[in-house]
Amino acid sequence: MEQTYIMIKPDGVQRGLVGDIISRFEQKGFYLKGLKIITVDRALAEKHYADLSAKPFFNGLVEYIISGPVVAMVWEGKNVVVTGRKIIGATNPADSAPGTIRGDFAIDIGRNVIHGSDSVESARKEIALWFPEGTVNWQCSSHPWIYE
Ligand code: DGT
Repeated sequence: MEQTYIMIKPDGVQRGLVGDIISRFEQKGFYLKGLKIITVDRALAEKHYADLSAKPFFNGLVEYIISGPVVAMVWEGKNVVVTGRKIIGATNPADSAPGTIRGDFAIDIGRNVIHGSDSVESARKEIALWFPEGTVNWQCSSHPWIYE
């Protein structure tokens, strides 16, 4: 089944939003297959955001991601990449709908609380980057109550 990489950024951890964010994915019916809290070194942050290295906000973005621990997660489920992005909301919290994570918890684009992979291919690369040790393969006993 499809997987995505979700990361609660340092502001989300500092503000005590970890439990709420995990609950939203869990209650939707997605399965948690990887979870860890880590401090991120500069090289990993720069690799994760390599596509944005030419942007004027790149250095600030890297400083933000390494400014405190992040919670790195792998979530699994049908269409979890696209649906995960819907749960997260638009990149700029000014445009994020109420009811989304960024819509409910964030104001500035540079403090937007959470990251979610933007495609299945990005998810595959990001999971390999953030979970080189692999993830946990378990089956949820509620599966037939979530999927027809
Ligand atoms: P994500 O999930 O954090 O990768 O964010 P996306 O995929 O919604 O947006 P993306 O990949 O274009 O940008 C990655 C992060 O870079 C975004 O979460 C916040 C930051 N960022 C993007 N555009 C701007 C900007 O115009 N100004 C500032 N300060 N930060 C930006």
